[in-house]
Amino acid sequence: MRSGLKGIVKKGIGEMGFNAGGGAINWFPGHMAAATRAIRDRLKLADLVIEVRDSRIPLSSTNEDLQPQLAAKRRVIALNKKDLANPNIMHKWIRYFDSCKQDCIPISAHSKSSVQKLLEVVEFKLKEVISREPTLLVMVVGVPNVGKSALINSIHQIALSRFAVQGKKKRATVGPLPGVTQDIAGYKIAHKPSIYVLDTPGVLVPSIPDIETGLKLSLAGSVKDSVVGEERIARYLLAVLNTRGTPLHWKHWNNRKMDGIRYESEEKHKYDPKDLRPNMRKPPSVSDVVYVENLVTEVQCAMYKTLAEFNGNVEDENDLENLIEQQFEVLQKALKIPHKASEARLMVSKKFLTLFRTGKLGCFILDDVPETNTVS
Ligand SMILES: Nc1nc2c(ncn2[C@@H]2O[C@H](COP(=O)(O)OP(=O)(O)O)[C@@H](O)[C@H]2O)c(=O)[nH]1
Ligand SMILES: [Mg+2]
Repeated sequence: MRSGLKGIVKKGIGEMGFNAGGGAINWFPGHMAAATRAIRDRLKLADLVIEVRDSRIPLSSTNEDLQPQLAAKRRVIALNKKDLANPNIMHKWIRYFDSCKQDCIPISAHSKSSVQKLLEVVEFKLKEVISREPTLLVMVVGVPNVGKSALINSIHQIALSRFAVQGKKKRATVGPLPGVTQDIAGYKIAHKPSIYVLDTPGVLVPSIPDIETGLKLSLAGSVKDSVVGEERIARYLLAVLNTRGTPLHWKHWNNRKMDGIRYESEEKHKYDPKDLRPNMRKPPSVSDVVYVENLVTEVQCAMYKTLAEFNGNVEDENDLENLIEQQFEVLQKALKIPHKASEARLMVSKKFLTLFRTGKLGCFILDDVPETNTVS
C-alpha cells in the first residue's frame, strides 16, 4: 500500500481495532454469530454454493472464516454489481480466478441476462449430481449488502417464467423450506430434479483482518456507516482517489461532456417546426437528472483543480492530509452545502459517498489483483 494512504488509513481509525468484542468499532453484531452457525450447518447439505462478492472488492468482500468450507464445495463466485466496477480491471480479476481454477462470473443481480449466465454455469456444474439426486440444494452466501437477495429475486423471476413456459399451474414454491430457519429463505427453481436456492443472511468475520479491508467493506456498504463513521469512510475514499490520481482523468471526461453540451445547444438553433409542439413525452425527472449531473461535474472539477494545483506529495501522509482538508472545503461548495450548516462535514461525506456508491463518480475496483496464485 502507498505510504500516504497507509498513514491516512491508520490515522483515520486510530488504534481502534475491528474486532468482535470491544474497541470503539464493533462490526460483528451478536446475531451474526448465530447466523454463521446456521450457515455452516446448511452448507453441509448444499450441493453447490454461489458465493456472492462485490465486484469492487473481489477479495475484501470474502468471509475468510467460511473460506475453507466454501472452497471444499462445488462453488461459483458471482462478482456482483459489475455495473459499478471498472471493466478493464475486471478482466484481470477474471484471469486471476481462472488461473486459480475457480469458477467466477461477473454479474449484475438486476440484469436478467447476466443472472441467466450464472444459472447456466450452476446447472453445468450440477450436471453429474442432477442425474442421481431427486433434490438439489444451492446456497447463496456472502457478506452483507453484496446483493444476495437481489440475486435470489432475479433467479426467482427467471424460475417463474420457466415454470410458466412449462405450463404448470403450480409454480415455484416461495417461502421458507421445511426445517429451514426463518432467516434462511428458500425458493424452488426447478423440478425433476427439484432445485432449491437458499438465501442466507450476510455475515462478516468476527475480526476483520486489517483496517483497510474494513474501510473497503464500509465503502461498499457491507458495514453500517454508523459503525465506522461517514467522515472516516469519505476521507479514505479521498485518499484512494488522490493517490491513484483519478481526479486528473476527470478533466478529460468533463471536457468531453462540455463539448457534448455545446454541440447540443448549437443543434437547437436550427429551426424545426417540431420544436413548437408541446413535448408530451418528456420524463418528469429530467431536471433531477440534470441536477445530479451538474453536481457530479462540479465535484469532479473541484477535485481535479485541487489535485492539479497541489504542490505537495500525495505519497506523504501530511501532504495528503492537507489536500483532503482542502478538498472537504471545495466539496462543500460543489455539493451546495450551506457554509454555516452545522455538521457540514458529515453532510459533505454523506453526499460524496452516495455519489461514489451509485457509480456517479465512475467505475472502480478497490482491491489490487494478487500476483500469487492463491485464492482466498
Ligand atoms: N448497482 C447495483 N446495485 C445492486 C446490484 N445488486 C444489488 N444491488 C443493490 O445493493 C443493495 C443490497 O442488495 P441486497 O440484495 O439486499 O444485498 P444482500 O444484503 O446481500 O442480500 C441494494 O440496494 C441493491 O439494490 C447490482 O448488480 N448493481
Ligand atoms: Mg439479503
